[in-house]
Amino acid sequence: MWRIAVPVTFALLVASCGAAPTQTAPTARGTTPQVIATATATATITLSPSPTPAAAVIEMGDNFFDPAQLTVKVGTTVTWKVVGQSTHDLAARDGSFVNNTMAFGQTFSFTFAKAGRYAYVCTQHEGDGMTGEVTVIE
Ligand SMILES: [Cu+2]
Repeated sequence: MWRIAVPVTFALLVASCGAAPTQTAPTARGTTPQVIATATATATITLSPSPTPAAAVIEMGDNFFDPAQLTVKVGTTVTWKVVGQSTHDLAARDGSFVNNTMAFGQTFSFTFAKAGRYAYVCTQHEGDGMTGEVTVIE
């Protein structure tokens, strides 16, 4: 009488990770040989942190920010870009960042290192409603 036990634990995605399955040689015991084969392999896949820093763009039209409300994570670099024909500028209400007048195609970037809410305006067109806010979360 043959009794074959073949417990196999096998993870997919293991083909190239180099973990060699183990296999015990068959042992004969009297008239009841047993063949026990075990293959145990584990694969650990670690995703490395994204090498690309987070970034976002806010367009500066005539006379509005698009998007006017933006939520980003700490460490994100936000770039404002003038897409309108008028000149525009930026000033955070808390003074976190400020830039001079920019013309079409010019940009200004700021990296948000701390969580919080950063309201800002275009000082030339604040009266026309050209205001925005970046919310920075952990
Ligand atoms: Cu403006």
